[in-house]
Amino acid sequence: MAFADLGKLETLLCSFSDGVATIALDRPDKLNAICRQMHADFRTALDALEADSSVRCLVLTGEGRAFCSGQDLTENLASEADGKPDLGQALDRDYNPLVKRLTALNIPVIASVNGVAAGAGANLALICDIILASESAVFVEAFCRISLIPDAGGTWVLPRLVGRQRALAMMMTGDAIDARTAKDWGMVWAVHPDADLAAQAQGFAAKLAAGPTAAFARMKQAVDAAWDNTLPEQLAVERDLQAECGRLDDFIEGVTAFGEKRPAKFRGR
Ligand code: T3D
Repeated sequence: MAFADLGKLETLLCSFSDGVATIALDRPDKLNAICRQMHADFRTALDALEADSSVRCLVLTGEGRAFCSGQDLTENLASEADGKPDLGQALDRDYNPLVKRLTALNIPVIASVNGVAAGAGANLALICDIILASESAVFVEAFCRISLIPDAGGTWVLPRLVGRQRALAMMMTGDAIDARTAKDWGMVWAVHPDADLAAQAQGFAAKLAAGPTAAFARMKQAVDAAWDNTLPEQLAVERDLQAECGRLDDFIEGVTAFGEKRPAKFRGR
């Protein structure tokens, strides 16, 4: 099924225009808390998205006043005979595959954080490639309030975005970090007035969707590889991926457009 045909799932709203797929978490009464059905709906949405080459950018956002309040705390609590749940199982089954799939997408992935992003909801936003936030958005590593460690990739991504000290302070205090501070700290690319965020995010995403998608995929590959590489290793990665870029139709188009003094018309391949 094409992504554009998905429409409303039980807990997600999927829409498509101008090459941009948008997935909006849709449990506004629970501040878009993530439940098992939402994980199932994510699997459906990502199956369609990964198979649909017309999708050239993904926007993740929330319906209502929140982005996402993290794991639905009314689930998972009494799943074992002794009343103590195996949270590792929930991560293996649901969160880890979701984070791996989102971070492996070969298109730009934008988080449009329209309100509170707490717990796994904060980390779901932070593992996206580029994060836009509304002025009223806040990021809360709420896990410490219930004696958990951050999951959904939080311990990996947060220190990389803001450094070890700020990451640990956020994790240990559970303090809400407002959008302006998040931008100052490098967690967020841009902050927009609440009323403008959705339109700004769609415009930004549409611009990326009209970009050199195949080169973007290789940019992500190169940047991700860099975390573990020495400089000489990374130079070799750049050589190999640039060699591939040089054979893309969009490279020819980019150079031709430059010579003809007109905007390039990239087709993403
Ligand atoms: O179980 C596992 O698998 C472990 C995995 C854990 C991963 C995690 O994500 S742990 C972190 C889980 N999230 C939280 O601890 C955050 C919980 N929520 C809050 O602290 C607050 O709701 C917020 C700071 C996000 C927002 O506060 P506020 O005052 O704006 O809203 P509220 O009144 O607290 O919430 C509105 C409604 O949403 C309320 O329902 P009601 O009373 O109107 O019927 C509230 O219960 C519900 N809600 C908010 N967050 C969750 C939730 N319901 C279930 N799960 C939630 N996470």
